[in-house]
Amino acid sequence: MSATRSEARSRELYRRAVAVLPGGVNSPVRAMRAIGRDPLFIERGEGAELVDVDGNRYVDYVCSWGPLIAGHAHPHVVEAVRAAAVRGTSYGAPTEGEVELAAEVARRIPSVEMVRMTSSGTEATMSAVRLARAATGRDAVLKFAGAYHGHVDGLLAEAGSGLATQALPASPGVTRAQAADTEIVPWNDREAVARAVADRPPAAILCEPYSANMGLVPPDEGFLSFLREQADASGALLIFDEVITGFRVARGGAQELEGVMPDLTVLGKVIGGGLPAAAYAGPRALMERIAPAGDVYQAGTLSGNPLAVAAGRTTLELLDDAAYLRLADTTRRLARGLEAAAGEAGVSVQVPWRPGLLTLFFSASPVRAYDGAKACDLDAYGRFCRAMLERGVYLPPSQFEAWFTSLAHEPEHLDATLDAAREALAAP
Ligand code: HOZ
Repeated sequence: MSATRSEARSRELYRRAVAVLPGGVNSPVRAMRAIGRDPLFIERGEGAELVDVDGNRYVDYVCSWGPLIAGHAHPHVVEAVRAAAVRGTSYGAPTEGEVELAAEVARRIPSVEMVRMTSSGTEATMSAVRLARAATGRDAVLKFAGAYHGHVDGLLAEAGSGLATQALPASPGVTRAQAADTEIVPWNDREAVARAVADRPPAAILCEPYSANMGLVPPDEGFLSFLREQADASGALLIFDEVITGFRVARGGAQELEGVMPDLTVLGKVIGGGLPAAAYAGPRALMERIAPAGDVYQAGTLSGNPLAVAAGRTTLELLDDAAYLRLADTTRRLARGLEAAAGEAGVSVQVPWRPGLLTLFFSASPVRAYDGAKACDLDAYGRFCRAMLERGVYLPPSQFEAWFTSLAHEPEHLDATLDAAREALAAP
């Protein structure tokens, strides 16, 4: 910890921010309230590191909440965006890059033949649900407590991410009708799923295949296959929200690792390489229901934006088999190191991980669902996060978010992180 560390400029910017931005931020978890402090304002990112406006440097495990799998300002991505920008930032007309990106997505993701791009994961999930309702003629959507699928009205109940952080069971402003079409069951609970599906056959069973917005809570063995069976037996579609896991845990996302194919896949984050882009995707027969090929309407002025497409395509080019091995190795080393550090300090933790993401739960027992995540020692996580910031490590400022590793994280970053973690865990 540097004796000269100052946060004066961040504090001053925050003072100005709260006057013009609700809560001083443009997305709630950034405010750092859940860890009991004010946000840091960022000046730049370099590889695996962030530099704040006071010149403090951090090893970054937020990585813009997932898109930056290649690290900050990767030279290839920067050059691709620059080259695209000088040709024009948006046309509202089709481009070659969109065709190439869609073809690459279809090559990588086993269940995908066609892709429709949007600007955010929220839009993509909302549109996938609309398509599922059109395809099945049903209204209900089955989702899991603690899962987060963007801020789609009907999907905000018992959602993870920022809602969990603020302990909001639901958001005012969502109509009763919208909420009534959402059925919520606990993650990893087969009986609850079977009961809900039988009581009211849904248009879709919607899940994050690796639930990562209540912290990372992987599915129990066979749970995703069970969801596939339930969807097939009831005539529902299975939608995988792979906004976080897509292109991160493997070339073809969690569906490739788990060998379970959804009907529709929602993508975001990595597909835009750090610029705003997302997509929903699936087999031709379903996707051709979307206008103008079909009758299900959905549109967007900046959908398929050429800068985002350039960043996304270039990021995918960096993601070969060796990259995924490296990412898995980095994440495994970090997870094991955190377990060991906690063990030395006599602190009970759980560290579930998958390639490219992990969570450090302050819990004596494994976390299998939202109740378990909420029962973690949230104060201990807050103290730990604050202590890590003081030691130059920038973590997601909430127990209910995943940490992200990138190809830019070098062994020295991990060593510095684990040194800091040993101190932070041992601190009173
Ligand atoms: N919804 C994101 C976390 N799961 C947060 C996005 C942000 O604040 O940038």
